[in-house]
Amino acid sequence: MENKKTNLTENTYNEESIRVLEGLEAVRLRPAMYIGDTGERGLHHLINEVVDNSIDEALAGYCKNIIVTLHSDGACSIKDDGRGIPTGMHPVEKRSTLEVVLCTLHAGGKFDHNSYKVSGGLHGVGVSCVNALSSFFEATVEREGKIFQQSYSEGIPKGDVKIIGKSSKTGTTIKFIPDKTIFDTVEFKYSKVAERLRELAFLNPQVKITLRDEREEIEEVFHYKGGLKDFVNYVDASNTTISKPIIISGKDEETNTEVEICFQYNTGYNEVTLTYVNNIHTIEGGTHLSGFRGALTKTLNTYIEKNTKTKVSLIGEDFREGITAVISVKTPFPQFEGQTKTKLGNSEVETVVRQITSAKLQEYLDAYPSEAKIIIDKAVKAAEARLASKKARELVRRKNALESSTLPGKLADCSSNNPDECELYIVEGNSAGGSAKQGRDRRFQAILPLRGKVLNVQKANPTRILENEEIKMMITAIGAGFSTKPNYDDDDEENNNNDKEKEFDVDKTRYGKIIIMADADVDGAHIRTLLLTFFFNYMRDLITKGKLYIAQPPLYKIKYGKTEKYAYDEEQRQQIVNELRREKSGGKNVEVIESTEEENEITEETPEQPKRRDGIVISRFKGLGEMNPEQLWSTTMDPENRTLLKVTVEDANNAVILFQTLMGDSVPPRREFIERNAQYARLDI
Ligand code: 0RA
Repeated sequence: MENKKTNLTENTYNEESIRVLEGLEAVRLRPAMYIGDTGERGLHHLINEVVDNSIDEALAGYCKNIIVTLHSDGACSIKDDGRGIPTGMHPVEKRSTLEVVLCTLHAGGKFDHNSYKVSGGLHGVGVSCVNALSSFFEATVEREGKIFQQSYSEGIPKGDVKIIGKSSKTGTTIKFIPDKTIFDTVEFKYSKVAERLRELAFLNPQVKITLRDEREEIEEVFHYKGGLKDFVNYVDASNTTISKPIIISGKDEETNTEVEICFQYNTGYNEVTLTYVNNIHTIEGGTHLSGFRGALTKTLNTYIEKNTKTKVSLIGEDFREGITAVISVKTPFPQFEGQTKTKLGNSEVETVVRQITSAKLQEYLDAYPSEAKIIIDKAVKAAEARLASKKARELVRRKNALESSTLPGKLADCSSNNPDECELYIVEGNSAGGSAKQGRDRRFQAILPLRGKVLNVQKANPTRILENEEIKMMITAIGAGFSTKPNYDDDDEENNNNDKEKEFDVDKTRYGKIIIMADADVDGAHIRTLLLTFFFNYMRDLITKGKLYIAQPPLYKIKYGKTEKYAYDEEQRQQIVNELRREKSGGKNVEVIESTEEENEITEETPEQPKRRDGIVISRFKGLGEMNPEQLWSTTMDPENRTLLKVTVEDANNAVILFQTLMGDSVPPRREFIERNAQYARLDI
């Protein structure tokens, strides 16, 4: 507060601008209110916020290229070739419009007349929020033959807008360093940035987005001229597709709503439908999704009635088995609802999507009867399997009801009966399960060891999933039933109410926390992803109600004499080594010598024969099974010490996309892909 006042007087601001500064001050006081949180997600939100503004320029038809650079000094810059933020005198504020846009809360919207805007959407808080939360912020604008520049700190201009050169181009470059007093971490993750940029590139084929990481010297260009068709192919990359992609597009003039949809079928059983409104991922679906689903069911059923002799009666989910779809809607006044405000509420959009889909799909089926046949055959098979598996499901459910008192033999249950305090650890491997059973606090911690690989739920036939022993054990142990289809589509009521089965009831779970505990390696990441997919498909409310967690076992043990410490990543390992050295020198704050690469390399070291000059022994935990019960308790299970990662819907959704790309039929790219994303799987899911 103190130095901001100094700043104010220095810059001789009038009262009007003080009011404005108080606006941005609110952002610094309650950052989470504006950007969701101040963790990794909030941090990356800063980049997305700026990029969204460039995308808005693209939607308005002006911007074709966006370059995002992660600089070595911790800065991020976003350069676009849009019109450039206006720099002239603002008629009301009596200072440069550039300054007004970047230093006033919610100023952006007043100036532009685009009908569709990403920014200002979900968390759309404006670039000024990014400015407020940056220790350094610099805007460079090319416009009207000149290059303008202004810098800021914590949202306050460091001087006036300056003309620093000439240019015949137009565009905006924003460069900022996130304020480390606001964020838990200020390190941008390449994969997290790349994920959103790739998505935006699929959704906006007219834009070429380049991502450069100067820290690692990597560059990737995202430019997909095929748009949604490329997106669907990307998601379906390792599956065997059986139909050609169907592209549906249209515009409703009355509501000024644009619809673009692409979908295709694969040999699998899962439905993956990604939905977007004005480039915002609507994780909870909404009216665009139900409009599409309704039209798909109705149009295909009508086609069957007219053109085939099929006797089986088909319901919505039959037509969605093995479908991969992307729905992108652009509409001027989106209403976001739902728990995470990612569910589209506009009822007129449902009608528009329904009408456009019905008309275009009908045309397509009539034009390509052989494609129509592939889809109908697939749906009929799905219906037959559904009817057959209904018996199996009923059996599992009945058995479950009977056996709810007989918990699985492998489950080491806890003694407390109060679900709120109880935790279920689902542990990979029998030996780790053994350590967990011995190390746990049996009063409130239950252990369920799973052997081997859990069934690949994405690829497996629904009947086989429920016959799987590990899956059955999990269902019984959790004790709240299961849903056979994702239950976020509560508005898809047209057809399957007659087949309503008892759904997963999150209030009945026997544990307040379900914790997945797997190795911190590639195989562990694989198992985590498999389990996440299972929970996402069959017990989604565990995730939406925040009951699903991932345990984080340490990667390293650092030993010096009798002292043992644990590190969860390399940076922490080095930090601990440095601390131990300091301790060793009698607590004196000695200069810390960076250890050599060789010293840090951990091979077959033993306490007897330490490799390091300083006698510090570092060992890598290869798996949970290597830890003894006490170690497992103190590092990974003790509520006082452990770190649990809560699984969120967005995470689980990303896992599903990742999974769909991973678990298809084509095996070779898989390993490489998992390895590349091991970090992602370990930390972000
Ligand atoms: C206000 C008005 C106009 C454009 C922008 C802001 C703008 C903001 C950002 C942020 C990053 N890139 C951007 N590009 C443009 C309209 C400009 C006009 O009417 O000339």
